[in-house]
Amino acid sequence: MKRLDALIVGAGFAGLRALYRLRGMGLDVRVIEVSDGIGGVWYHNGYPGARCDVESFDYSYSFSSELEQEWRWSERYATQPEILRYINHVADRFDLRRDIFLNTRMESADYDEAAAEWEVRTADGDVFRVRYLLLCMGQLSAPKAPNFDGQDDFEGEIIHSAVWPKHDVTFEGKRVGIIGTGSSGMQMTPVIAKAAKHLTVFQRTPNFSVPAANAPVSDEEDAKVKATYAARRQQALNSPTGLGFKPNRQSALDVDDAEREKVYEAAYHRLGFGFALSYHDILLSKPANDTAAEFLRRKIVERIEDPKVRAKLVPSDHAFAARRPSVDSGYFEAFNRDNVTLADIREHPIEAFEPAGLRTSEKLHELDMVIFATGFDAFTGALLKPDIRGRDGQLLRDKWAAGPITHLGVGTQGFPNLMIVVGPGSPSLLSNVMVSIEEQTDWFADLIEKANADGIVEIEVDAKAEQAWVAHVNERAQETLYMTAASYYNGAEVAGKPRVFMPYSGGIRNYRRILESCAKEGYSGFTLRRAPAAAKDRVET
Ligand code: NA7
Repeated sequence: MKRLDALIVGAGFAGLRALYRLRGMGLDVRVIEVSDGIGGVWYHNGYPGARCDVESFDYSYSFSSELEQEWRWSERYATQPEILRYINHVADRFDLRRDIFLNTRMESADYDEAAAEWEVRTADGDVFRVRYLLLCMGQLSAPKAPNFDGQDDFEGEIIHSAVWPKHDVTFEGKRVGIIGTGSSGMQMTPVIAKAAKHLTVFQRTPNFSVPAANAPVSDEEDAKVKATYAARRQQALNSPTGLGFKPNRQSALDVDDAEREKVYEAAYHRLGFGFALSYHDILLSKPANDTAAEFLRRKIVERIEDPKVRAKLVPSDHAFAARRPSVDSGYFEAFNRDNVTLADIREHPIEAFEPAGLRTSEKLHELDMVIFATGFDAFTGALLKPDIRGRDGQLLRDKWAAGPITHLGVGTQGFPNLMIVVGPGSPSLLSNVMVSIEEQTDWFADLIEKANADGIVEIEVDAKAEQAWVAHVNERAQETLYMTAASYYNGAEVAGKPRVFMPYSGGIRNYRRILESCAKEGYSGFTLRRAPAAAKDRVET
């Protein structure tokens, strides 16, 4: 049994940042990580073409200006290998590895009410007893794979985009199928199309996408960003989504067509994901959204030669950005190649695997390899896998059976001293997640510092506070168009998952202010105890 001040679960961007900060406070802290390498989703999503669709200058740590100055991003949107190199560099640069246990799966965590401690058991039977348990397990880290009839009989290879093999995967001479057209499917399509003998993309829902406008980072641009990095970070902190540029505060409906077209055209060629911020009400008003959606549909049409294929690829069933749009590098153009076919599985659903390939209601697609780019059980998938038991042995899984309940996205009543980083109820996937990670890990660190200074041993969310926060998260979502589409934002990605809106849509700036005032008010919505509630009860009776 190992006794620690804090245990962090997950060695991705969040876990490393939490380790850096908590260790810096002199706490005895370790990270456990189920994989055999650090990096979280960036360790596993090694499919061809995998990139971040937030610019590297923003999708990076801000806690060390030395790190900011010395790291040189090669492209505006970094590839997965480059991001993984960055994470490994950070781990070495700040000597983090010595406190990370790899190949270590948290199987259960039980709250000991009398001691105000968590007892964490790993799959190998190791036990940790800790005051604070920080869950840094990722929001898109529990891959979701379909289970078609006959799957085991398929004679080719099946690979999931989010569990990409560490060995070289070759496509030369192969007939490859990709199921799924979210960001993963859209990113890998043009790359695999160039290498494979034939590529069939199985599409269920056509998705909006904006070209990445990716480019190498020139020495001039690198120098310019580094000279003004602090201002860029400040901008991100004060923006709705944590991106380092000023969003337009105008309404899309307050300008004439020519002006709007000019703004969209400029954003389309430069901003990638930030296109959604061209006007402030794109996600608030359907008529405003229609102007952006119409513009993008026109652009998509221009990119596809065959009118029949075009008709299938242009999204029409949801508002722009109500589902996560993609940022692509040649996705739609890939369908202009002779060796790429689009299979519309809304029209002709997949029926089963056969030894030679995938049968849809139309025909057998003969394939040597099928890639599932079918996404994740988002937000709660990873958090609810282990048995996490709070007061009275209640399982987190049971408490959240009708949807996650948190105060500020950081904790939940009945599970004291449990800290969730970038969890449901926080801006999470609606933000540049790096900004959210840094904001929350620092907030937790300050809370622990205060607790240690004041002799606090138990920190617990109040039931009323979490009910109010869940209601607030819902109210904010109702102001937007997010609930008008089925998406992983609202649990529609997994059959039977509660249909509730999970991230906080009020923006990074508002969320930061809420966290700050919570702390200033002595952590309103939380009870901070100098003795465990259970122990006090025992004394009193
Ligand atoms: P996404 O965005 O969740 O996309 C998953 C895709 O897979 C989507 O097109 C789904 O269609 C499709 N899908 C899922 N299950 C099936 C089955 N059973 N049959 C056919 N098609 C299916 O995941 P990604 O990995 O692409 O991207 C995740 C995030 O990573 C992304 O948003 C960025 O934040 C980075 P559907 O739309 O459900 O009809």
